[in-house]
Amino acid sequence: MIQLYFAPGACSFVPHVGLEAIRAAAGADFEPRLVKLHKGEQRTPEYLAINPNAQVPVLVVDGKPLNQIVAICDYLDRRFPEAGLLPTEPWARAQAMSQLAWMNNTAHPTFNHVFMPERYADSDAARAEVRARAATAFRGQLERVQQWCAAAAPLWFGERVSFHDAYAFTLLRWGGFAGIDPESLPGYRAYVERVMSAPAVAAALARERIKLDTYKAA
Ligand SMILES: N[C@@H](CCC(=O)N[C@@H](CS)C(=O)NCC(=O)O)C(=O)O
Repeated sequence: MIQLYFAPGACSFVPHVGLEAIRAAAGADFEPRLVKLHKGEQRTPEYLAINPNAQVPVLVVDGKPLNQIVAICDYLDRRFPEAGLLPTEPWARAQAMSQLAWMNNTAHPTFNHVFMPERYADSDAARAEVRARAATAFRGQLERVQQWCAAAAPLWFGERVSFHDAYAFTLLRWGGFAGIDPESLPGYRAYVERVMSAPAVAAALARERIKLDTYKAA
């Protein structure tokens, strides 16, 4: 039995899409478990027992928890190779893991500084500065993703949807919260439209009740 602890719109969307793709390709089911981050459910003793980092996602496999997106994606791909989620040729796979790690350990923490500046500075002025610097850096990082997805034909690794497609969607959606209009990244925006119409992505979007609608013009 596989369970995924997730929160709508969070980075847990990445394994969520992978699990929907696995369900379609391999017939393996999973149980989605909603975590209400805004209510602090990630900090309850029960949740900390499965993830002491107080974060989503957590994948629980036969009662055993696994956290960290990169590790979860690697596990899911090796366990369900029939879903074709990641390249198998060693160099192509290493490049794929390099991109996934960068999204997770570089672009993602930059966004945290935009979304939660109170975790990084005390005064209102310092928080505004942290947020502004991070929003500028995040824009540059989205431009790098746009360069990568220019090669996507039609999706990151071809016809089959992957974790990278889901992370690319998530980062562009978060861009709206950083004041970045997706229309200002037209290649990225067009690619994300394709991603959103992939059945596994559409299923995860529907469960999380999210869209690419976070940008509000000032
Ligand atoms: N490196 C971690 C990042 C996880 C993470 O940042 N999760 C966020 C949601 S996108 C979270 O649960 N935040 C809750 C909080 O900070 O209170 C991973 O790969 O799992």
